[in-house]
Amino acid sequence: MKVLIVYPNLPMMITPATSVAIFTSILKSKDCTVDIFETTLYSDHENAGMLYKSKLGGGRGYSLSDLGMDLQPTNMIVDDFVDKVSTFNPDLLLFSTVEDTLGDTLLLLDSIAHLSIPHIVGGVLPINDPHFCLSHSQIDTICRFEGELVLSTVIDNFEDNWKDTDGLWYKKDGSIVKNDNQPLVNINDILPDYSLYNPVRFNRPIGGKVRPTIQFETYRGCPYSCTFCNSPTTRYLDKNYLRRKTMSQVKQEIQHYVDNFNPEYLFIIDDSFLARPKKEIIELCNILHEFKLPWWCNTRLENVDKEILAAMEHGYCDRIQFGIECGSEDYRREVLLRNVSNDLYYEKADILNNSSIPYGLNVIIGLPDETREMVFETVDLVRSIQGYDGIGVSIFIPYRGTLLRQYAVDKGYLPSTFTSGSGYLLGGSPLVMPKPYLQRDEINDLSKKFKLYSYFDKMYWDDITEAIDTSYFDDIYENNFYTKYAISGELHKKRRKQSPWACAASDSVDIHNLFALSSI
Ligand code: B12
Ligand code: SF4
Repeated sequence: MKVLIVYPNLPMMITPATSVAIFTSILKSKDCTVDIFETTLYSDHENAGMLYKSKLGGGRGYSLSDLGMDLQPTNMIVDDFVDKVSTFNPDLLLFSTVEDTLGDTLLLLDSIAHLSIPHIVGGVLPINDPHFCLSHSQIDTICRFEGELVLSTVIDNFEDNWKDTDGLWYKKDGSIVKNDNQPLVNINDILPDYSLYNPVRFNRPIGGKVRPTIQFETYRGCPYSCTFCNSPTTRYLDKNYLRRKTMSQVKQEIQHYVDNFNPEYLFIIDDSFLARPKKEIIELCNILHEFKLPWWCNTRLENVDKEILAAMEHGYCDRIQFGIECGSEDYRREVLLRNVSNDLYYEKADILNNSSIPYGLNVIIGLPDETREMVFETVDLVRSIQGYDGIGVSIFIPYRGTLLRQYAVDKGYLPSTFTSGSGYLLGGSPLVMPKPYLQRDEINDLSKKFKLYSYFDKMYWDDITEAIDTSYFDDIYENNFYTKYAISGELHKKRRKQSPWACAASDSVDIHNLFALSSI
C-alpha cells in the first residue's frame, strides 16, 4: 500500500514535524511505501515564517544561506503536488493540519479532487473544531483525536470499511458519521522516524547559531489551562491525555537520533518541560548529560528552582523559553487562567539570573480588553526580569477551540466565523475593540516596538513611540543586545548584573543621536 503524508506548512516553519515522523514509523512497520509532500520551502519571501518572527524580536536574524536551503515560488505548490501525486500514485493521503494551514490543505485537496483518492485530515485543527473542518466540501474524513492507533487500524482494514475505524469522522449521505474515539496510545511504543526529510531540513537556528537539530517529545499534553492555548482541549477530550515517556524510552529515543541523524542540538517540544515531578526532571537531566548535546525547552517560570536549574545545567541545557504572556497580574489570573503573581515571577527570575542558562521570554499583545497601559505593565515585567536574551512577541490569534476566542466573540470583538490564516499571523490582530482597548494599528506598532521599550532607558520611550521608522533603535538593539552580548556569550556575565537599559547606556553607541529622533 502506498501512503503519501502531506504537510501543508507555513512558509519556512522549518522544524520537521513529529507527527510525520511518528506516522512514517508506523507505516514502515506495516510495510507501506511512504513518501512526503510538504510546503515548508515554498515561499516568496526570505522573511517568511520564522524569519519574519525574528524581525519582531522572537529570534535572531539569519539567512537562507545559513540554513543551506533553497526556496521555491509559492505558485509552484499546486503543480508540484499534482506531479507528486501522479508519479507516486498513493492509495491514501494523510494531511496534518493546524488552523493556519487549513487554506493550503483545501487548495491541495481541491487540486486532486477529480482523482477521488481517500484522505484523512488530522492534527490540531480537527481536534479543536471537527465540525468546522468537515464543513468544507474538500474534506471528507478527519481524525478526531490522536492519530497513532487510528492510522494503524486504517492500514490493517484498508480493504474493508476503513472509514468505520474508531477515531475517524466522515461524511455520508449529507450527514457526519462519528465513530467513537480510540483509547489513548502508549507513547512509549513508537520510535519516530524522520528519514523522509532531506538532511538540510534539520538545520535550525537557535540562540543565534544554525545546527542540525532533532525535535522530540518526552511527554504529551499539558496540565495547565491557559485560555489562549489549544493544548487544554486534549485534556478536556480525555482527562488522561497527559502522559510522560519512561526514562528508558527517552534514552533509547535520543540514542536512536544520535545513531541515525547525528544531531548537534535537541529541541524538546514538551508543552511545559518542568511540569513534572522534580525527581524525574533530575533523572531526565542526568540522561541528557550522558549525550552531551545542547538542548532547548519551553516551560513556565514558576516551576524553576535552584536544584532544578543546577540539574539542567548539568544536563547541558542550552536555552529555556518562558511564556510570561502578560504583565497584568489580575488579567493573567482571571482571564488567561494563569494563577501566578508578579512577585513569584521576580523571585524566580532572581534564581534564574544566577544560573548560567540563557533564556528568552514570550509575551502576547492584543489580548481581548487589553489597553496600552496593560502592555506597558508587560514591558515593566520584562524589564524587571532582566536576564533574558530574547523576547518572542506574538500578536494574540484567537484559535478555534480556545476559551479566549469565545471570550472575544462574546464581547463582540471577533466574528464567530473567524478562521486564522497565515495572513493574520504575519499581518496583525483580527480583533476590533472599542477604545480604550487597543486598536489594530496600535497592536502592530506595539508588537514591533515592544523589545525596544523593554531594552532602552525610559528617557528614550517618547522617541521610540514617535518614530515611524525604528531602524535606528533596531540597529542598536541588534548590535548590542544580540550580537555583542548574546552571541558572544558575554550576556550572562555582564547583562545580568545590570538593569536592561544600562546596557544600552554603557555601550559606546552614539546615544546623543537618539535625541535627534524626537523630531521624526
Ligand atoms: C513543536 C511545535 C511547533 C514547532 C514545530 C512544528 C512542527 N512542524 O511540528 C514550531 C515552533 C515550528 C511551531 C510552529 C507553529 N506552531 Co506550533 N506547536 C508545536 C507544539 C508545541 C508541538 C507540536 C507537536 O509536534 N506535537 C506532537 C505531535 C505528535 O502531535 P500533533 O502534531 O498534534 O499530532 C498528533 C495528532 O494531532 C494527530 N495528527 C496530526 N496530524 C495528523 C494527520 C493524520 C492523517 C492523522 C490520522 C492524525 C494526525 O496524531 C498525532 C499523534 O497523536 C504544539 C503544541 C502541542 N502540544 O501540540 C504547538 C502548536 C501546534 N503550534 C501552534 C501554532 C499556532 C504554531 C504556529 C502558527 C506558530 C506561529 N505563530 O508561527 C506555527 C505553525 C506551523 C505549523 N505548521 O505547525 C498551535 C496551533 C494552533 C492552531 N489551532 O492552529 C499549537 C497547538 C500551540 C498551542 N498550544 O496553541 N510549532
Ligand atoms: S502552559 Fe503552555 S502549553 Fe500549557 S496550557 Fe499554558 S500555554 Fe498551553
